[in-house]
Amino acid sequence: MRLAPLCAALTLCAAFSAHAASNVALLGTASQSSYWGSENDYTRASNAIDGNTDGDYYHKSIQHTNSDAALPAGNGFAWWQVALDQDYLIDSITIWNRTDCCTARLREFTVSIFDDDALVWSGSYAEADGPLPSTSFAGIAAVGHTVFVQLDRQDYLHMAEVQVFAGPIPEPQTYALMLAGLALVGAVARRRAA
Ligand SMILES: [Ca+2]
Repeated sequence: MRLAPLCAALTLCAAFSAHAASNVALLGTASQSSYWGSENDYTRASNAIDGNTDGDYYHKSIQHTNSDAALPAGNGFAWWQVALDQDYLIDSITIWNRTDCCTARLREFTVSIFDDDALVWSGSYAEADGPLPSTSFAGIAAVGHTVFVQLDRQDYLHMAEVQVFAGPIPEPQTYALMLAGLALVGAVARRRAA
């Protein structure tokens, strides 16, 4: 039977497919405008990229800023961002709200994608109440390095998780490598079949 080579080929395809739309925020570095009280297990920026969408403040998986007004740096209202480990072709972004209280604080906000310092995409959430439990921005198709979330008004910013579904930037070398891998699997399959 040629089951093993077939599985190898399928695994390769599955791995490539998964990589093409995985949550790359998990590999990034998060920061935010301020911390409510102090930077601790209940407030830290990295809680929004810890892989856990649990929105209960007491479960220590949400980030939490102050109710920022006008910061000295001129960035204005409360913000959070993740610097990705490299440039990616970003497909969609899903933002998970805090759920144990105060869901309306996450309303009227803007999500932006930057490549270096250039704004390459932005989307707005303008509902009167916050998403429960999450909201998604789909069909983005922008290449960027930083995902930036900022309230459009003065309030506390707290999110349970920010997921950035993205893949590698398509390059000729990428496809060449994938085709070479498939050719190798094909060669192994042919040898085993012979
Ligand atoms: Ca989390």
